[in-house]
Amino acid sequence: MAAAAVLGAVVLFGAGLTTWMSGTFAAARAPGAAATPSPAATPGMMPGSNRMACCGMMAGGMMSGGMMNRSVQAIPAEQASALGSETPAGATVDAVRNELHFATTTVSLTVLASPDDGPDMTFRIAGLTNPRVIVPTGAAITVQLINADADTPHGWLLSAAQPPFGTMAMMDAPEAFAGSFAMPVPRATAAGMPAETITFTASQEGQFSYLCPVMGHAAQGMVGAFVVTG
Ligand SMILES: [Cu+2]
Repeated sequence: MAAAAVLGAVVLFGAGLTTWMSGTFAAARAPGAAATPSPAATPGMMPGSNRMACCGMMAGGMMSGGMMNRSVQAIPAEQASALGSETPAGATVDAVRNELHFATTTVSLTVLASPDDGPDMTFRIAGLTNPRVIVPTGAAITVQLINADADTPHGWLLSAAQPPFGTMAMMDAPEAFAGSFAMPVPRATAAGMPAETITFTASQEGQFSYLCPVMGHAAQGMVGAFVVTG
């Protein structure tokens, strides 16, 4: 009984990984390219070293980021749009400097990935595009990632790595704090915009980056600065 349960969990885990990777590689194809993945884009054809590094990192992310206990919700488009423009509690918006400054130790952010009415392949937070987010050290952070893009999955990752990021940004950008990684959520549909909420503590002062871990997306503009101040 126990063995069967474990086997079932492994199968489910494997299926989730395959689905995630398929989404990643499908999303990475060039605009206008055929929808059928090329043989080189299938996980099985990846060079061994990359494949190991890639999957090990993703498995780690799943464990701490919540693949095993994640709950993806669907947010109505209108509500998502309002959340993406709202100034979070305790925050000051500086549109000129494109900054969002928190003085509070509780920080709640809604992040819209690639909304239709904004620049493609960017994040919208508090009505700004890829703003610099500034929080105090020790802040308890909640990030609600909403995928407003009907074309491709998007995720959100906070890392100490700095831009520029290459195509495989996820390989060079480990999560900065335990839990500071939202696995890519599916594309938006008429049923709603998939959303996931993560929480972490900004326990260390420093300069960080938030980015989309899906292959090629950070390089295309899904990246911003995140500063934890003393
Ligand atoms: Cu993305």
